[in-house]
Amino acid sequence: MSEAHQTLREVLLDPEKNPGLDRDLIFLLEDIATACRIISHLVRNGPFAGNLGEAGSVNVQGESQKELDVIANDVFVKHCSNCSAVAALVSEEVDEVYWLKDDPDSGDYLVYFDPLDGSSNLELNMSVGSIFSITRLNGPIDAGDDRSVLRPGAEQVCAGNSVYGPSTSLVLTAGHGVDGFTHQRGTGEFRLTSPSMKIPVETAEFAINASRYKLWDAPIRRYFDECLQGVDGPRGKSFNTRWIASMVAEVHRILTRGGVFMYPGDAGNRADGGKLRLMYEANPMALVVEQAGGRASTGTERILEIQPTSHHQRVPVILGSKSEVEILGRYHCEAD
Ligand code: AHM
Ligand code: MG
Repeated sequence: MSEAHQTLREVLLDPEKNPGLDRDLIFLLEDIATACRIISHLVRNGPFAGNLGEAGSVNVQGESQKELDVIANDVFVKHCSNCSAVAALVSEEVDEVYWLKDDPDSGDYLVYFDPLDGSSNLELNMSVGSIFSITRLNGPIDAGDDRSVLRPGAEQVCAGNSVYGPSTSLVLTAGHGVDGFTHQRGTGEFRLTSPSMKIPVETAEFAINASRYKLWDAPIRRYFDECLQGVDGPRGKSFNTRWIASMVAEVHRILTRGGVFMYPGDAGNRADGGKLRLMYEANPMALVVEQAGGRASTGTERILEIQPTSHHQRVPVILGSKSEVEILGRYHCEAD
């Protein structure tokens, strides 16, 4: 097997690729990969189990839950709980912080996850995925004090996501670049298929839900309008658009061929802070994108530097190719 097809474990144990990963973190990442394998199987067999539909419940954010949202959450909780060094879990689908340890130690981990991102796509047989983020405790904390999990994204020691598409992929960063793995049918292993992923700096593709045009602020309208003017407009080139309504799939496309993804703050979501959640959607995707050479911003600040004030906090998200995110930042400055 060539180096390009190393197993996930071989890559995690490779001190050149991933220096300083302790055994607990490697076990935790392998448990997360197992959770993703199981969820992939559940998604693919959803039509037989009849569990692609609504669960009849709403999560803490007031969004209706799919049966698979709830099941995927249980799978993540079960597998993250295997690791004795995990102090607490924060899930999109659960209101409270889930404390696993009564007496967390320095060096223990906090895991944040969206067990099934893009789940509105489930009945459509379109790509969905799981997102995860891990921080490490640097000193003693009180178990049960939910403020302890409010850590800026810059403190993440690891982040990544899976995509359940035509194949099941896993993208991972431990702060030394981004590696992409594919679940190999037959062996059941995640194997390295996209080492050291790099987002092209220049791009001519962007993704935004344009049905919200009337709600956008001036800088986003300006960017959108200028891109649509193509070669005759100020950008001087034609742009392509995409909107999958599944951030994991959009980020995977951006990691592969560049582009920019936007779910900005707008008149419809500003009261909530935005649409996407900071700690288990924006932060992990921002770390992956930055580690692949891209940028991630709210339009006015770097996502990884935001100090969270609540564990289900939402933020505006603009991420992807460096050049486009910087242009959008400039448009926000100029509008100020
Ligand atoms: P979810 O975690 O409940 O699936 O919500 C997040 C998803 C993102 O994956 C996607 O970018 C966005 O919601 C789509 O929103 P919209 O339906 O407003 O276009
Ligand atoms: Mg999500």
